[in-house]
Amino acid sequence: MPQKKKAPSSQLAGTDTLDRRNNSRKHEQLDAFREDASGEALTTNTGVRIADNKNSLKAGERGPSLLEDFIMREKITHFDHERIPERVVHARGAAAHGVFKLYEPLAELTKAAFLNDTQADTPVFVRFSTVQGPRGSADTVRDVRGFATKFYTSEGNFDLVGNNMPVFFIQDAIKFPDFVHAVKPEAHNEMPTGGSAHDTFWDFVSLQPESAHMVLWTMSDRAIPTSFRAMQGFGVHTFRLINAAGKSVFVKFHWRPLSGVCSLIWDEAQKLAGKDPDFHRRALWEDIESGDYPEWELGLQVIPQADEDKFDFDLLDPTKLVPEELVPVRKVGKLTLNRNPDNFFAETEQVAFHVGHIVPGIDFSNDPLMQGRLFSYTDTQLSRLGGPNFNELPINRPVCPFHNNQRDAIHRQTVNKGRAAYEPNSIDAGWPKETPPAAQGGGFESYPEPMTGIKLRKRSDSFSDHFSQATLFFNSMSPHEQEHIISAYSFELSKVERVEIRARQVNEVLANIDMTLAKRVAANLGLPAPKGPTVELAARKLRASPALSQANLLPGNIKSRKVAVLIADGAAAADIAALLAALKKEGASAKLIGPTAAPVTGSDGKPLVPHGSYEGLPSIAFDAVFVPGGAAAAKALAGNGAALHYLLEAYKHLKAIALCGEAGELAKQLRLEADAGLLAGKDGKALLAGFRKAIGEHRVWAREPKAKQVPA
Ligand code: HDD
Repeated sequence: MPQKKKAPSSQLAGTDTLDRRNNSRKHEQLDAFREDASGEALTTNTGVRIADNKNSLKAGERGPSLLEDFIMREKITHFDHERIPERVVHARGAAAHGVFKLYEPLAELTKAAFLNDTQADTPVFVRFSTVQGPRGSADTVRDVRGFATKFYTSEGNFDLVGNNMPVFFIQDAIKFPDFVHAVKPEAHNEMPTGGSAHDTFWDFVSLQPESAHMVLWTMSDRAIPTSFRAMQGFGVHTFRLINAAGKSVFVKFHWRPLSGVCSLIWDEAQKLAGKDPDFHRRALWEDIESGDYPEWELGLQVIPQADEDKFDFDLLDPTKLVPEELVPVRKVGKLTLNRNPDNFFAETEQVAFHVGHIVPGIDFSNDPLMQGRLFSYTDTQLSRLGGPNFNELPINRPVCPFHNNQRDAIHRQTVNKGRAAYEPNSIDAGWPKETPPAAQGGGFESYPEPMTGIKLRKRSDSFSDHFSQATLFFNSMSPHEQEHIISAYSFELSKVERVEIRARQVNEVLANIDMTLAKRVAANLGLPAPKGPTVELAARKLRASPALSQANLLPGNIKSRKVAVLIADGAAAADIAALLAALKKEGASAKLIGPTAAPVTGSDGKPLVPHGSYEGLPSIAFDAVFVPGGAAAAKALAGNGAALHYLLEAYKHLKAIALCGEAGELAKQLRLEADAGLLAGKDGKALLAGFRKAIGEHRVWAREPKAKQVPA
């Protein structure tokens, strides 16, 4: 219920100055709850104005505090209870508001209003997360990323609670607590924080071969994205869509980032976890504040009901994806994140997603993982948010009307009028009343799927092939992606203390995915080479799926890329000006990085004010490094260890580096050979075209073998 009406958000400071016409419906509702204390008196919660907020009430200046000090008691009591339990998984997250816009009506597929109205601006709230770590853990750990979207539609909230990987570790929800207990920090010493490189995780997954495909995804570059905006999202399960005539199709939901799909290098990810644990949430925040809004396209893979059995896997098995070469992804709309939350706790922490939040025209499938989730998400909010009224929290409220006979419970905010909280009733004329199912705007109706069967606990035989798609994924990777996967397994398993667990994963899982992978990992662990696969797989129709490789998912532009410009006294002002103009044209940006935060003097005698220092804003926070010319500046950099390390690190992480004019000498000093991404010697303007091309390719993969020799 609205409590306080303050100035409309468009008149408030900070983020409120941004353009938000697109999501006004949710924000009009939230405005009623927003609190702006500027110009207001400090009061107690009951509205009493406070005269002294610095001293407690005492018996004498040096005497004990008095129990009657209701002002201090209220303040400390509230503080003592500020924390709520963090999410049992996906505790670490960041979120933003945005809008979803449909490209074309999808009436042939679904009656859902928000998927039929191209004029509607459907407000959304999206929360990204890691899975394993607690609320305060680092953003860049190797982990799955949650990608949960709440659509506030005219027919109720639809939550698409997905991940940045299209498959999952287990097939049946009854295994979820086991899986989570295995991956979480170990029970005896609560280590490690944020990652899966430990005994209990590998013990579980090596005994549970259905995890093979998903673990392969988490050992791939997908588990260390450069940013949230560079991730795909997937609904994972097969859902149903139902049109106005009652016809149903199966569907897989996809989010396609317009920034392309890009990842960190593992060394970068580890360093960032220490140097900037907020790396991903900071980028999301800053991009939105600067008006560089992250965007995704919603994609659908539509599978006619008649084709349900045409695949060599079961559509209900969440450890399988539907290759895009078999069913193409149809792009149906665009999501734009265009507003940061006003308050992290009220919005990002209290938002409650639930796979069971669907609207007419969308329905569940019998995927046993999904079925279990339908129970878990409401249940968890009861302990996390304290009771069944969490839907009344501002961030969770639908933007359409909502009325029913549910009453009371802790922290109830709605003041329900009327006497009859039951149905049927005659006292309140029968209100609120049911809506009969109807094509549009009607009451929710489950898809009338015929059901028969005996009650049993059994996994369908159609769920028993655990390796074919893992092999498909490995085959589909580019050579450098395969190398990263081999390194990731070798790194993770080297942290496992028990040799028998390492060997089990290599011999009983990896050997069934790919023998080269298994042998290379075995060699890195000092284990005997596995003899061969332990299970026989049926021949598969598809050997590789190019759509799975990130090498094929670059955006083709350099929008949103960030360049570090290393400056020192005498830096060539013309080089800097040329770079900034070129980046601006393409929606990319640059930051000046100096020896300290103090201004330096450019070659034109004007001050250059750094955004940060070589140590404070390291190369790992940028996509590329640019060093302007100027003899004095080049000399200063040549004698500065932090600057030299900056360049070595950028080189090691395969980034584009431009060393203009005299700065070209730095390459010689560091013995770095010119390549497609290391451009040296000419003035800034002459280097720009090559520099832009290298940034667009994200990394100089050909440099990788050489970069391994670099001590940075
Ligand atoms: Fe889950 C949170 C995604 C399986 C039980 N899950 C949670 C979040 C995401 C996912 C993105 C964070 C939502 C947020 O930002 O608040 N979960 C998935 C995906 C799964 C999946 C893509 C498989 C396809 N989850 C899954 C199963 C269960 C749960 C099988 C339980 C049987 N998940 C939960 C939970 C959480 C949760 C315990 C923790 C906090 C919350 O729900 O609100 O209920």
